[in-house]
Amino acid sequence: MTFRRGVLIVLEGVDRAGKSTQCARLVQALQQNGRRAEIIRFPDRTTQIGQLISSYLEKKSNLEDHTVHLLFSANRWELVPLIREKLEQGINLVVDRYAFSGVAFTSAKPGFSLDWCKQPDVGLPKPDLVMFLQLSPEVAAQRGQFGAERYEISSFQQTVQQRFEEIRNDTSINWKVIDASRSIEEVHTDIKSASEKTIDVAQHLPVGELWR
Ligand code: ADP
Ligand code: FDM
Ligand code: MG
Repeated sequence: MTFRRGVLIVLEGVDRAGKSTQCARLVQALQQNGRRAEIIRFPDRTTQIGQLISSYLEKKSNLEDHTVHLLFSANRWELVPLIREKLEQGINLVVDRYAFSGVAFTSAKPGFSLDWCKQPDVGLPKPDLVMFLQLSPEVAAQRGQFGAERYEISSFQQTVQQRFEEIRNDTSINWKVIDASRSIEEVHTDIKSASEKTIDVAQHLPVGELWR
């Protein structure tokens, strides 16, 4: 039997689009189909760097904007050895936010170009598939109020949404836009089918390098 690596599948999207719900649902479905699958989320708030980020997001501490951008990136890089190990073991990884959130959120701040924001993440393991869960701000609002975290402000989120649109023009990435306004099960069916197709193809290919 030829060896098959795990694939790297990322879910991105605006706040309350259903990323966390769908990541959990996808891992469960892949496992039920007899595949190995695990979830990873960014920021990973459990590491030392993740705790600095978490405290910043909770507004318990302040960090300079470039600094926090680099911490979000460092939080991905510190997980790279683990990510590579799991993929080599044949474990499919479902990732709740990745470098695309990093670029969208920081470049929504004044004075940050997309290009500058991308640089620290150049060379990360490249996702085999990035699904963007698309939801209008009106429908997102019906899914509950914003919490109290730093970026949960509707004007800022609108700019983030625009940045995501610009980032999605990048044809080096295997994007799939998912209509996230449907029921959890309908959205899941699409996500599962796109993921299964990606696994069939990408498990035979080497892991790429992001933005390089
Ligand atoms: P995200 O991680 O993108 O912020 P969540 O998965 O946490 O989003 O979902 C935000 C809220 O919306 C949760 O209360 C969740 O139960 C609900 N939700 C998720 N998907 C749907 C859906 N397709 N339809 C209605 N509500 C949803
Ligand atoms: N976020 C997330 C960033 O600003 N940069 C990043 O690189 C990443 C991965 O952190 F506001 C922001 C996006 C969001 C917050 O929220 C994390 P969740 O609810 O834990 O996904
Ligand atoms: Mg979430």
